[in-house]
This record gives sequence, C-alpha cells and structure tokens, in this order.
Amino acid sequence: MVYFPEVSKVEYEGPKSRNPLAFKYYNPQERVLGKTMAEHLRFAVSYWHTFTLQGNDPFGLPTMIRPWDGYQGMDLAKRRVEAAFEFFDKLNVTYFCFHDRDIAPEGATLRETNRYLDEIVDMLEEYMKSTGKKLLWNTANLFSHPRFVHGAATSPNADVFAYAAAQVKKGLEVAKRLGAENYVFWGGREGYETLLNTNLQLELDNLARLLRMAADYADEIGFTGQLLIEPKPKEPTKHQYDFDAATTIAFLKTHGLADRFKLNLEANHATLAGHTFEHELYVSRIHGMLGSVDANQGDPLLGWDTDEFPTDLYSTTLAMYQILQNGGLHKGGLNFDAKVRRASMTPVDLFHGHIAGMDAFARGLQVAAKLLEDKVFEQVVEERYQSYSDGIGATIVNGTATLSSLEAYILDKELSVHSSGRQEQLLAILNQYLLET
Ligand code: XUL
Ligand code: CO
Repeated sequence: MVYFPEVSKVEYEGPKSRNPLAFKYYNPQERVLGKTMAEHLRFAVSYWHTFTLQGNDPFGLPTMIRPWDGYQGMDLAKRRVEAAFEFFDKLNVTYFCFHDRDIAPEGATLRETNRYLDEIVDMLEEYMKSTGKKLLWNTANLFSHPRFVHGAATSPNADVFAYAAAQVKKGLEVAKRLGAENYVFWGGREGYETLLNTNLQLELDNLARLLRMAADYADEIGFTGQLLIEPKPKEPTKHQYDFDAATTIAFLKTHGLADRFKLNLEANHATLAGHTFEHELYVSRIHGMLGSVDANQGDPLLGWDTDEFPTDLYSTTLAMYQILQNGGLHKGGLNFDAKVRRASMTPVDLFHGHIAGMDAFARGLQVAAKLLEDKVFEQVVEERYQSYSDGIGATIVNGTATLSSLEAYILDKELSVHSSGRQEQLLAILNQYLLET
C-alpha cells in the first residue's frame, strides 16, 4: 500500500525553487567545513508526533486525517511502521526515534505488552535492514499510563519503581537489538506537585538508583550507545527534577553518573526553563555533555511546550554555532520532537513541517559555519578576555594567585578602563551574515 501518494521523493532544488515539496537549503551532499550536510545534521523523525499522536488537546478531540485511520491494535501498529518507512524514504531522512508505547499497544500484563513490542521490533528490524534507516534513540514511556501518576523512578510506590525498571530493561534490550545510537531518559513525571507530600531526598536518590541500574545493565548486555537525559523544567509536573542542563549536570555529578550520561537538549524545554536554546547547548558543551538535540521551538507568547517545527533562523543558527564548536553531535542528531499544528491536519502537512525544519537547520548550519570560518565572534571573545592571558590575569587562571597576592597587586593601582561590549554591533553583524551567507 502507498500511504502518501500525493508526495514523491523530496529533492533539493535550491533557494529559487517555488516547489513547496522541495528542499531550498538542505542539500544532503553539500560540503560544509569538511563534512556533508547529512553528516552534520543527522535528522531524525519522531515517531510519536508523526505517526502516533492525533491532534487532541486538553480542549478538543483528534483532528488528524491519517492514511492508517480505521485500523486498531496491532494492525494499526503495523500500518504505521509501513507508513513510517515510506515517509523516511520520501523525506530522505536516515534516523528515527520512538517511545516503546508509540510503536505497539499495551496488553493486560507487562509480559503481554512486551510480546506486542517484540512483534513490532521484529518488523522494524527487517525494514531497517532492507532500507538502511537507523534508530537515533528509543526511550520508555514512563508518564502516560495512570500507574505513573506519582512518578516512575520517583514514585512513592516501590512496585511502580520495579515496573519502570523492567520497562527500561526492555528498552535497553530493544536499543541493543536495533543498534540504537543513543538511549533517552525523559522524566516527565519525575518531579512533584506539592512538597507537602514529598520526600525529596528519597525521590532524588531513587532517580539516581534507576539510572545507575540502567548504566550497569547497558554494560552487561554490551549496549554501546550513548545514554542521554533530556532536561525539562515542568509540564506535566509542576517541578521536574531534570530542570535544565545545569541542574541535570550537577545531579549526574553528585551521583557519580556524569561519565555515563550526556544530555538531549530540547529547544522548547530550554525556553520553558527561562533560557535560550543556545544557552542550554553551551552549558552542556563546556561540560563535555552535549549529546543530542530535540529540534523544535516554542511560542514566546505561550507558557507550555508547543513543540513547533523549528523555523526561527536565529535560533537554528545559534544552535548550530554551538554544535559546530562541539565538533558536531557525534552519536547524537537533530530529532524533530515537533508536531504540526492541530489545524494542519492533512498528511502532506507532515512533509511541510519536516521540510521547514530541515531547511531552517541547513541554513543555520551554513551561517554558523561562515561565522566560525571568519572568526567573527571568536575574535571578539578572545579580545574581551585578553587580560587573563598574561600578567596578574594569568596568575588567576593558573592557580598561583591568592587573595593576598591580588590585594598586593591592586591596593595602589588605578583600575584599567572598561572597553565596550558592542552588543548592538554584534547583533547587526549576525543579521548581515544571516542575510548574506
Ligand atoms: C516531552 C518530550 C518527550 C521526550 C521523549 O516534552 O520532549 O517527547 O523527547 O520522551
Ligand atoms: Co523531547
């Protein structure tokens, strides 16, 4: 069966093209700083937004019109796999990502659920073999079912902890089998609604315990993919423990887990935490923990996770600026954790959303590469911190300075005059590069 008959293969046609089903900037084989765009960007389709979710929101019913409508249970799950691989092929995307419950329905017991899951994983494995498509990451859905109402690893109920642990064990086995390049933990219910009923210490320790068990089990079965934590400050819970990059890094370091985990940073989660996307990437990068990216964007006027396709060129440029300075994403990639709007309900909108996001990141890559090549901001930063490269500054950096040595140096000295931060000039240069590259 053909699921998307209205779309043929999406090709690169260049910036002058007016064909809505063509790439204007994403040219997979084009070389940028020594690598192809495909190698830099490693795009992934998220299974849940594209094939599973149906456009319902807290106020309204599903709106999506999908070629797999009308199927149920395992039949529906199988039609979705067929449609997914046609979609990946037509869009020319190599990677995809899923939660266990996106791809197969739940049964009456975990044993039965695992049987359903195995059947779909068999099918995915065959399709992956014959098409060369790859799994960027999988994860366990530890938030949708009512059993996780009080959390998963941070539930006050030890049986729920055990259930979550069993689900993670299975998830890692699936990751190993499908050759996933990463495995993700997103703690959507790992947080609290009120401190009045919460043992904060036990919950945080238990969260670390589950992560330690997962790292040990990954070693035991020889899963060599990167383990990733995806920070998000709130939603669905009022406060989530993996609040942002800095909090998550401190948590991992406190619990001796920092050498086993990196971060999966999502743009909309960054803005929910009151940060820019590039802030989160930068913080992770300097700790050597920038693992992968959930490429989307939020709406500055809305206080929740709108998961829009990324089209803001400032954001994609500044994100790629960090990613290039990280030497790329290595095992990670750019996963479109993004959904078409509820009113964009036709199947072809799924293509338009992805094309918009892929072009926005391709353009961001080109501009960021040019900024780095020309050392536009690097030079500014270098000059701004010049005072630390010799003299008293060097003694601060190399650790030989003390409060006494600094006092002796400054007591009778006249302070050197500040130089300008030149923020407006730098923003104008950024605009110029965006328009001219
Ligand atoms: C939720 C979110 C998740 C994770 C994977 O906000 O981003 O879809 O990416 O569980
Ligand atoms: Co995400």
